[in-house]
Amino acid sequence: MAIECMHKTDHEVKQGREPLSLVFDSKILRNQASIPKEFIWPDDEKPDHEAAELEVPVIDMEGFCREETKSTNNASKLVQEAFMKHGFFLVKNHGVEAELIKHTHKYMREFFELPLVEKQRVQRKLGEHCGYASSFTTRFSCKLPWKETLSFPYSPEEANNTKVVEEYFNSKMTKDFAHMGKLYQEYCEAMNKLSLRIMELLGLSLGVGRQYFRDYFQGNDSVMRLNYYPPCQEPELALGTGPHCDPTSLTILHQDHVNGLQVFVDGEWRFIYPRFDTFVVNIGDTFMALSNGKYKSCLHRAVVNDTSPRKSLAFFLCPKEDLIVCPPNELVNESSPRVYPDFTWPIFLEFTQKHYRADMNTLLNFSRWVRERNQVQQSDGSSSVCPSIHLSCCNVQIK
Ligand SMILES: O=C(O)CCC(=O)C(=O)O
Repeated sequence: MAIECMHKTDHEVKQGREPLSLVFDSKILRNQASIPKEFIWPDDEKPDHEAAELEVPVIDMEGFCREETKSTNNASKLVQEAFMKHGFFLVKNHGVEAELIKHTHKYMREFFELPLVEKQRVQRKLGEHCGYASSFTTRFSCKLPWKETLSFPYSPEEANNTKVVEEYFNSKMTKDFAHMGKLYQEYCEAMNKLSLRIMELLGLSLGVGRQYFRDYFQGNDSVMRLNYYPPCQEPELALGTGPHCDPTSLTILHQDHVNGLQVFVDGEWRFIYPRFDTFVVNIGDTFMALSNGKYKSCLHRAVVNDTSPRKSLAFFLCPKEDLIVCPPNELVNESSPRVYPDFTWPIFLEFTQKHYRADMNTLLNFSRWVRERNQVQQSDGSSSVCPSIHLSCCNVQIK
């Protein structure tokens, strides 16, 4: 490891203590010839920069939103096909203003180009899912992602007119960031609208009708994440985001002009190239459970490069905290019995933040954990148990 990459915080220096973990300061790291060993991925997971492009269907949302029969049938067919193969599709004519998207990227660059200490004012704490995180250095000890993120909560406005995103920025940051709060509030509202439309499409394609999933997600406790991947001197050794399936329900991703997103299909990694006029859509584990396993969440990752920073905007639609994640009756029958136990989104989120590092088996291991937990609770009447599960070294959280 390049020892220069390890900075002591002021507090640690005063205390004369070694820092608990490596600090990811991209401004310093980008000038170093070799990357710290914590960022080097094992050979079998190293990135393939020559990967071919994946052909994904492009769904035109305009005709679908106008409820035109031909466009609707076509969109529903394309979605079904996508989920048979890999679970990713693009949407165009989605109704989100290009200017809004441009500003969202611009403000994001402004934030991530601030000095580390400024960004750390909204540092994400261990076990939490909102705030600024640089490379998750305080959480994991190996296979670290080469990226910085800023995540914040979003829920649609309710009767009391709460603007959750604006409030988050106003309460956590100085008033210099108020304009960002306003813009990201607007962006999240556009994402909420689009995701409910996509839920109509998923409902139709699964045979439960337009309204079912739209109604289910009408109120939602979602998350918006800004991903910033600084240039990396050894991009052939590192990954921007490691292979994982999203634990959330639906992801709507916008990539800037820099290539980086890869999806694992038929045993190989394939690129989804950026297209400014489209959003990349995929489902996550929670929707896989809602569809009773009919639609699969798919493994993906992001690679980095040594020249240009890369930015992506990820809106993660998640169920309202008190809703039970349970498939509709139409998707459960004798030949398709229930695959996953009932759960609520906050429990799944806690699992991924405190007990497990999201990967391709998150839902499977979570389901086991829930069933074990239910059994323990039933046998001793206790209410807060956390059964141990067997995890590999990198899945163990550093306390
Ligand atoms: O940046 C990307 O292209 C992928 C991001 C991603 O997978 C995530 O934020 O979960």
